Amino acid sequence: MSRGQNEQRCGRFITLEGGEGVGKTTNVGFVCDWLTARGIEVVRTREPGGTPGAEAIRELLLDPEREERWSDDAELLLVFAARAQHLATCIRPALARGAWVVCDRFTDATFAYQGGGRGLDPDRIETLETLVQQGLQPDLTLLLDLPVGAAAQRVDRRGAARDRFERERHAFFEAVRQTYLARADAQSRFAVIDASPSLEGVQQSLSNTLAQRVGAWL
Ligand code: Z5A
Repeated sequence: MSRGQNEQRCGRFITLEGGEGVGKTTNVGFVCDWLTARGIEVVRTREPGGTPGAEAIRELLLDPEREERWSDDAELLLVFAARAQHLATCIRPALARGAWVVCDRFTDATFAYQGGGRGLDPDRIETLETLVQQGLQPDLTLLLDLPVGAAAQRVDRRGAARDRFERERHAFFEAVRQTYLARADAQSRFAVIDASPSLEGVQQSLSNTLAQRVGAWL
């Protein structure tokens, strides 16, 4: 049961996760279109961000030119400050009116990046998760999985400037990937999608997974 205590909602909450360059941004629109084609009202959003205030925090977090490096604790608190705002003004209202929310990253990214990547104690992340989410969890998490080297090649080919996280080293992203895979292994809300085939192949897998998981809710 992924609904929070005393939670009043009838929409569903779907998240896309994975390391950098695995194709989340490319595929979040595909997932939204799949749901919309079945008559579902969809709210597409992302983390960090999704509201003007949370997007301002995103800028603070990702700016590669920032001179003062955030301490690991400050980074963790900024991520959850953005999430608290996002939940209060976007996600919870949408779910309460019956819309489905499709979010590019959520708290699994915090366990993967701040926990796996930075090495913060997962118990501390869980404490903030409980405080901010009050039991709310995604109904379905689509984890796009790709070896770190292949993902880095895609990011290089894309050619855009690298943000502060994208400048981290291979070992950081390997820890991120392994943390995601361990969480997926432990929790049934995850579906792991092999992100290494062509885009058409990945979207065929997504479509099959959505038909199986979401089809059961319609
Ligand atoms: N972060 C955090 O630390 N803690 C948190 O709690 C949260 C986030 C929520 C920003 O996230 C950063 O915030 C993130 C973690 C941190 N940093 N990192 N790294 P973001 O989601 O905005 O950043 P991102 O993961 O770096 O996004 P991205 O680089 O845009 O990756 P993507 O969305 O997964 O990939 P993409 O842009 O869709 O695809 C990459 C390229 O590959 C692109 O040119 C595509 O056309 C191409 N592509 C996509 N699929 C394929 C296939 N199947 N074949 C070939 N080429 C493909």
